[in-house]
Amino acid sequence: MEKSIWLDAYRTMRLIRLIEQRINDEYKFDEIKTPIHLSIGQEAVSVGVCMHLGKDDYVFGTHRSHAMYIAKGGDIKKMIAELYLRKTGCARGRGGSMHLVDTEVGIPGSSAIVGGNIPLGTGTALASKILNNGRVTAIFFGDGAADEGTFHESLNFASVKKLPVVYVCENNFYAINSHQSVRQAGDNIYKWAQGYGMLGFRIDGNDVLEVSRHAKKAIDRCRNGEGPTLIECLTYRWKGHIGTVDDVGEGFRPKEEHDHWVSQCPIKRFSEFLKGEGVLTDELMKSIDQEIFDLIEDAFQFAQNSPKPEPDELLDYVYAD
Ligand SMILES: Cc1ncc(C[n+]2csc(CCOP(=O)(O)OP(=O)(O)O)c2C)c(N)n1
Ligand SMILES: [Mg+2]
Repeated sequence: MEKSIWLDAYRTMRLIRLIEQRINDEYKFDEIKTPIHLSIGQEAVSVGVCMHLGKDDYVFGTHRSHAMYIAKGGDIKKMIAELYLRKTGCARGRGGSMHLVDTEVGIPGSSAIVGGNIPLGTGTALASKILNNGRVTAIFFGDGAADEGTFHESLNFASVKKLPVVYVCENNFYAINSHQSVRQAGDNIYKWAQGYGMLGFRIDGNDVLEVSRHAKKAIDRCRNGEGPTLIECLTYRWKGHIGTVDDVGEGFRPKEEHDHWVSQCPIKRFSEFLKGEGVLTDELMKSIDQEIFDLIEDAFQFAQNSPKPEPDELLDYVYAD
């Protein structure tokens, strides 16, 4: 990988982290009315995958999609405006944080229905195959979505049809407050791929280089007509499931587990690697952060100064009588 690509990946991970920290800080003012699900701690997965996708390739996300949207190049002004439910939002203020869309850069939408995005993305992959347009689809979903029938049906279908799709499971071990071990009989999400005649990997999702290597392999396979791949990325969310709460020490998650994963911060690990390679310095890190703070400030200003939808516009974009 070239050094400029590494730096871009670092910058994007940092943008995701800092924008989510700002969302976290602004949330207490109660102007952001939409429910939010933060990905702080999970940034390497989206970035490692999306860095190998072009503008025309598709991504599908979940209720926790800020990272994916930013990594795929979604417009951050429109994303923040969507959180404030403004007319200028990426879903025109109708969707909120869980329904991010930017069709200019291959984001047809994210879905709050757990497992709902998996057949949708399998559908764009089927369309790409029929149209022979070379577009790859990457679908991001959690370990909780792997409990759903849609996951299994989609994997089987994609494998039979050799569709150009990468299934990216962000296994953060929890669906709300239920640990994987009380929901799944085995500790084996990636092994399900084998049952469907598909290639499957389990990797360290906090190592952006490892994510990138496996994503590239999977995306190349799609482009060569070799069919789908499942990548299970082990990672961890630092915040509670929803909003800005911390759920550590309340009997939901062991503090030692949380602290271990915080010590495995994907951004810290990557910046240490880049410093060792001579690509990053403390000075450069500071100037990258300053550049990002300015972008974030612009996005929040844009959102807060944007108009709200009017009551008489309520039925706009509703297509059924
Ligand atoms: C079909 C469906 N069932 C239940 C819910 C409620 N729900 C929202 S998020 C969530 C947990 C999802 O966990 P996971 O897929 O692991 O994603 P994570 O939140 O960990 O990123 C649940 C059960 C839902 N939105 N949709
Ligand atoms: Mg989860």
